[in-house]
Amino acid sequence: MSRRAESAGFVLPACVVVALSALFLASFPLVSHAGLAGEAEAIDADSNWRLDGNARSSSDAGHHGSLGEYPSWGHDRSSEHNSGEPLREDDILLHADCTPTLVHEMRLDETGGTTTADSVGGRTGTLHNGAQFGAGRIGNAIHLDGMNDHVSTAEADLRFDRSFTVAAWVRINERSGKTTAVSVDGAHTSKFRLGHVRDNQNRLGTWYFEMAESDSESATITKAASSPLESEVNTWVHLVGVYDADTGELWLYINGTRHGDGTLQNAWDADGGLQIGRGKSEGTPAEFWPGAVDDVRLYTGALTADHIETLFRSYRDSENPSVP
Ligand SMILES: [Ca+2]
Ligand SMILES: [Ca+2]
Repeated sequence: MSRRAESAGFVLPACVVVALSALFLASFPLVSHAGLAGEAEAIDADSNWRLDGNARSSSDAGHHGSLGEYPSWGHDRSSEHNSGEPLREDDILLHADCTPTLVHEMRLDETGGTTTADSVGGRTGTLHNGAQFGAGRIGNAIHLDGMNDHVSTAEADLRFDRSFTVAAWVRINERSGKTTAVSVDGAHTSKFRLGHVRDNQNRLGTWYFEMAESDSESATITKAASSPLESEVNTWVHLVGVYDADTGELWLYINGTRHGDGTLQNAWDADGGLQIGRGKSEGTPAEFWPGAVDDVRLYTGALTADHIETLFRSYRDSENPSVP
């Protein structure tokens, strides 16, 4: 994703170009591409393009590449595209394959205090009830007592009725009942949960990624789950949950490998905050995580299997460089 186009003095990431072009072409319907229709929404008073993309924040909207891929957004005028011409259909199709956007990343590397930075977005996390920083998978992590400790943000800046991906390193110390490592609050129940459950049916416990069909205690839960190997208990495990809105499918990845899947029948958005170390049940925080959580990421879009394996392998293990 190195191609950029210059428009009105700004260098725009490729996916923005797609949407801008869709808007342009909507006015001049010489070329049409059904997959692009509807992406462009409006231009606000500050000339920021507000796109009907997945991200809520106007500053993030429509930017579907890794933020790190565009360090000079808005400054680099060396463009391969002439700003005087609209992109042609070939250009649009070339740019249409946009990678998902990392919207929030909680590295949890602080050494003390009661807040944690969002290294990508602007949502600072607040530590509650004794959650503490300690040794993590990369740098520090948040350590949670399984009783009431958790970390929360006020909101999460992406849509959960559209494709999204949640990723985290988790370590579980105990294995009883249902425990949630990462979730986002609805009003009554969690929008999604990434966690672990151990019950009579799953004696060794099961990693799961699940979504409720509606914001209701009685809602059907669609789950992508997989039983863990013994080696995955009391050690760091990389969990990724993917929701693909196009197909309704949920996927769970464990250490870079796709495992369970489920199909969601009803999509709904949630406007609560990101929760690390708990879920929500009957409108109340619940399912507290006994262990540690590190490097929590939320992306718009559904990361592919290749993306997730690459992400997993990108974490160096200082104690054992050959793993992963
Ligand atoms: Ca506590
Ligand atoms: Ca960390």
